[in-house]
Amino acid sequence: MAFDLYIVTDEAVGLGRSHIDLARMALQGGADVIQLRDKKMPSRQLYQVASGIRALTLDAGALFIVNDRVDIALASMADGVHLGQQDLAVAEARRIAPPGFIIGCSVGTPQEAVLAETAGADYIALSPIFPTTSKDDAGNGHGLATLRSIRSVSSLPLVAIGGINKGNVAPVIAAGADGVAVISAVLGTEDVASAAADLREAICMAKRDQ
Ligand code: TZP
Ligand code: MG
Repeated sequence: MAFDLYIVTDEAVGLGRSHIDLARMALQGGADVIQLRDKKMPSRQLYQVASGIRALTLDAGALFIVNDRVDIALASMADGVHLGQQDLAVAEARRIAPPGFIIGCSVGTPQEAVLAETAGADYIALSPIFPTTSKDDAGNGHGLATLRSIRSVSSLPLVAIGGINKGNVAPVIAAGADGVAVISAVLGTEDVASAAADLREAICMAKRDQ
């Protein structure tokens, strides 16, 4: 499972483009993971969008994760679901998930990281690492020190999200992230594929320097 460049779709940030178009362009730029995130779209429409992104990610050999919605993830044959601290608990999702289904969990502290791992999460995401305008209730960034302390208590794949771009990604990787999840640094640009490729290159360079 490669989580290096993890793109979270957001039509509010995507300069008028749809989830499917954003995902297609991000995959052209080398995204390893696409997460479909839409908290307002009716379920029936969300399922259609999920099915479209499922097909694109299969063609590209990338992972497909659905935010919040275990039902939509299962129905669209996604690779997995991403759950926050207020969503269905990891242990309950694991109980209804088929073998191999990926469950990711947002954490903000080492304690939450340990709990997520014990409950059966496959990866964890420190959310948010830096301040962000893409999530209303994100709060302040937890920072690199928190990332290091989570790294020290968990060996799960660790993704950092929130305010990351190609200019600040190197210290995030150096602090122990296996990958970075972004919205605006890639989807908020005219040329999504180039922005994705540039960020992926910055991640690869930071990993080579380790
Ligand atoms: N969860 C934590 S921060 C965030 C989400 C969905 C938004 C990240 O967006 P950006 O634009 O990459 O800061
Ligand atoms: Mg959630």
